[in-house]
Amino acid sequence: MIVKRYTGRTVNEALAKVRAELGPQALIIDTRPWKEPGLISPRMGYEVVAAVDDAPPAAAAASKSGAAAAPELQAELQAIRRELARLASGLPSRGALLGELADELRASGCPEEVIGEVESLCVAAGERLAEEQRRAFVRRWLERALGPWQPFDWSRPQRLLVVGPTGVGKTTTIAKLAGDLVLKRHARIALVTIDTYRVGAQDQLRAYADLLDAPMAVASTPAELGRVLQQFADRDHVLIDSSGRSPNDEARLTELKGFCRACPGLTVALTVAANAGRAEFAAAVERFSVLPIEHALVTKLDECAEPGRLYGCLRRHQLPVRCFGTGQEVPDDLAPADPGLLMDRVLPGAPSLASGVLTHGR
Ligand SMILES: Nc1nc2c(ncn2[C@@H]2O[C@H](COP(=O)(O)OP(=O)(O)OP(=O)(O)O)[C@@H](O)[C@H]2O)c(=O)[nH]1
Ligand SMILES: [Mg+2]
Repeated sequence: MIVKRYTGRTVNEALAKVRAELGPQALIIDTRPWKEPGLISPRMGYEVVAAVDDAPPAAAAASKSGAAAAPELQAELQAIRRELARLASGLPSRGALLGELADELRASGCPEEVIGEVESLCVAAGERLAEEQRRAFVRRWLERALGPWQPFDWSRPQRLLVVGPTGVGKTTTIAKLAGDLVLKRHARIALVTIDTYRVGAQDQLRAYADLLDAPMAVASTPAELGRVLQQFADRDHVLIDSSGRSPNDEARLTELKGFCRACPGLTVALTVAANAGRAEFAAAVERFSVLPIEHALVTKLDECAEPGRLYGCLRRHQLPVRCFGTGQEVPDDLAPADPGLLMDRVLPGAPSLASGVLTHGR
């Protein structure tokens, strides 16, 4: 592995030199402010430390074919290569830089690429970041990288179709949203289900509609949904439940596309469970992305044992989270989307963005 340092007036200028000399495969292992030694007119800018494999072509080709490997494996490999390069360059190792903070992030399931990112940041901040401030700095940075997430805009009429894998909490979240709209916002709503597959699905939604004294209808085809929406045209909001099917169920996804096409006013909310595994989470996002997803509802935050893993999933897929389900209680266990709520679980005890403990430009 070849490790080299490049300087430029800006990070981009230094990166351009890296790419020109080492090529696009170069691995960036460090970025930090830089100042030429000496007092008289010192040149200032940024220093980038980059590394590239000096493996023979056959090995390089083999490592390229590794690009098709699972994303987790790729991330692990990147992290190992970055650490090796760091050792070769004489820079302090990740452990020395982040210490227990890295262990904590790793224990909460944070992917290696996020830990590597945080490490580079701490290196870039250098001595300006006192050790006792590191935790708050890291938390603030991770929190900012997640959002901002906007809450639902209930000031305009919503026709919201809720989709997602089976059992993630679609119907429960609809009931929570409906409760919030009726009891707190005094909105006039209607509930609809297009779930005609599962025994009891209609009864489950009807029970919630009855409790809230809201009308409820069943639509089994796109044309029927069009008619039902016309019937509920005077309602402020209409929340539409769908059946839980495996995201691999092509026929069901095609059917959902048909509903979206037939009812242009619909917006689609993807429901994902916070306790889903990384692969399961990615599969759901990928498969349901054939629909025009505008919102994400993240359920079961209370059951999420690895909040760092959830953090990684939300960062990777850039989901526009609107709210979190935080328990089974309807309607109380629903929280508006707030990156701080997740960060409280990833790095408990570190001050949030809102607390403003750190001053800018330190
Ligand atoms: N702990 C916890 N449980 C939840 C949450 N949201 C939903 N559940 C539970 O998850 C289970 C499934 O909820 P449903 O709302 O029926 O899920 P669904 O996605 O509509 O299920 P299908 O229609 O069968 O696909 C129920 O036991 C809910 O109480 C949450 O935020 N936290
Ligand atoms: Mg359901």
